[in-house]
Order: sequence, then structure tokens, then C-alpha cells
Amino acid sequence: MSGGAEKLKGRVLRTVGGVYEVEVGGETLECALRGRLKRQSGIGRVAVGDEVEVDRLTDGSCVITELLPRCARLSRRSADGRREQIIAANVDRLAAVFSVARPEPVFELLDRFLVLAESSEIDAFVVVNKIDLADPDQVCERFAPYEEIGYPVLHTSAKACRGLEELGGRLAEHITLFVGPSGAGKSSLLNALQPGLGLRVGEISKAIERGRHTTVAACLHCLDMGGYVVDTPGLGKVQFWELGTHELAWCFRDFRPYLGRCRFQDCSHAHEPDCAVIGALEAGELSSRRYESYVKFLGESSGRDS
Ligand SMILES: Nc1nc2c(ncn2[C@@H]2O[C@H](COP(=O)(O)OP(=O)(O)OP(=O)(O)O)[C@@H](O)[C@H]2O)c(=O)[nH]1
Ligand SMILES: [Mg+2]
Ligand SMILES: [Zn+2]
Repeated sequence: MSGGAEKLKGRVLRTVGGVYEVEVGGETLECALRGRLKRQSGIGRVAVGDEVEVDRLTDGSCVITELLPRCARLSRRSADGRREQIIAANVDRLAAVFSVARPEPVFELLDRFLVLAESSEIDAFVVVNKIDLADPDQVCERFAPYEEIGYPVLHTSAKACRGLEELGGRLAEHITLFVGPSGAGKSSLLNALQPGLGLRVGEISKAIERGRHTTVAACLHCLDMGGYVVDTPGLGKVQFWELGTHELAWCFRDFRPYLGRCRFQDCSHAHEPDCAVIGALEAGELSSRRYESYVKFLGESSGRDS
């Protein structure tokens, strides 16, 4: 490499066809990847959210030369089931966005996102959007179980500009991944918070996922208040990477007080006798809806136990 290269440090905002857009001090540089990094696959691969070192060459072209250590990564199982696919690196918050109506919330999907966050040890919170479409008491009641187990629940309306300040407060200085079903209003909320983002709204993101099952199409947006958000389409069918029974149960944070108290040490909490989790469920201390999600996810992860 030429001695005249300027050494820079930045963060990967998005990748498009082998070009990496890297933010360096407010400027976005289009970078290529040095050969050695290009040959990496799986978790060694440079991902959206990664901090990288960049050489700006004398001709103005830029090359990513180093991948800096990651604090965290959010991954999912690739469509062929064999590889870990990084959704985004260095994410430290997950916002699970659902709408009270149009579409109706699907709690199993919410549980899925919460497991995803717990498995990466990332803080999660719930955003209940479109509160302009429902009775406030009803909204509180439906999502109260999540508040009770320790997840902050924010009530918002992108349309009526409600709850935006509180939402903004949670995003500042963090890298937050927005997930949620198509149409819940993720892009609308981000636009309402920061009109300059100009995200497309009302898109049918399913089309993106149908074409190529591998496309995650995550992309980082800088926030004026500091921090970044990642608006993701099509994470509805996210499959967990490397979650054994043990870890899956731990990812249900409401189960934690009961873990280690079952008769069998390797209890899957599905059918064993003297299971503390099932006991708590029967005593009404655990939500049956949460437990149903657990059993469903357990079925998906069977055969690849840790
Ligand atoms: N009534 C009402 N409608 C909303 C609100 N927020 C968003 N919408 C509408 O809901 C539709 C979907 O909004 P989007 O922001 O595109 O939803 P999204 O979650 O980004 O969807 P995908 O990108 O497909 O995953 C649009 O027609 C919005 O105008 C709200 O607070 N109240
Ligand atoms: Mg969107
Ligand atoms: Zn058990």
C-alpha cells in the first residue's frame, strides 16, 4: 500500500454490491474491501454497523483495511440453515415495533424478537404504534405482560405525533435495530422523529424477502441526536442461530427465576415431571402465551442442541 494513504476510522452504514458505504466524521465514503477481508465468510465478514479502518489513497479511492473488534452482533440463521448471518454488528438496542391494529399484533413474533435480543444480550424495548386507532386502556392491557417482565413498553403514534419524545430519548447515543411486522410503522416513526431520513413508507417489504431469501438489507441511519438506527424489512421469519434448549429457556427472562429448579438438570420444560417452569405456569406465575412461544421455538431448535 502506498505510504501516502490517509488512515481513517469509520462505521459501515450499508453495503451495496461489494461497495461499502462508511461514515467517517459525518462524511460518507464509498469503499472497497481489501482482498484479505473479502475472503472472510460468516462472522469474519464485514457487516453493517462494524467499525473499520479505511485507507484513503492519493487518487481519492478508499479501501477498508481492518475490521475493528465488535461489542455485539445480532445474527440469524441463513436460509439454508447452515451459516450464521449477521443482521447488524455493534447494535446495542432492539426496538420491537408493533401496531395496535392494521396489522394486529402477533405476540409470538414479539417473543421471537425478544429472544433474538436476549440471545445477543442486547436491551430490548417494545413500541406499540398506531395508538390513534385504539382505546388506550385496551392497548395497555394487551401489552402489560411485557412490562411486568421488565421490558419497557412505549406507546406511540407516528400519525398523531405521540410518544415520539420518549422514543427519541431511548435512541440517542445508541445503535438501535428496528424490527417488527410489515406495516407496523417502523419507517413512519423514524421519519416522524427525523424528517430528513426520508424513509419510504407503506412499502411492501415482503417483496424484498421473496426474491432472495438471503437479503437482510439492513442499513444504518445516523441520528441528529447522536446514535444510529437500523430500519429492517422482512425479519418476520427470523430463525435463531445456535440456540440450545438451555439458552432458549434463559432467553425467556420470565423463566429465569425457575431455571435450575427442575428435577432433571437437562429439563427442556416441555413434558418432564417436576419441572419448575411448568409448575410456575400451572400456578399462574407465567403467561401461557409466553410458554406457548417457548414450546414452539423449542420445536424449531430441536436437533441442534447445545
Ligand atoms: N393510523 C396510523 N397509521 C400509521 C401510523 N404509523 C404508520 N402508519 C401507516 O402504516 C402504514 C405502514 O407504515 P410503514 O412506516 O411503511 O411501516 P413499516 O413498519 O416501515 O413497514 P415495512 O417497511 O413494510 O416493514 C403506512 O400507510 C403509514 O402511513 C400511525 O401511528 N397511525
Ligand atoms: Mg419500513
Ligand atoms: Zn423444567
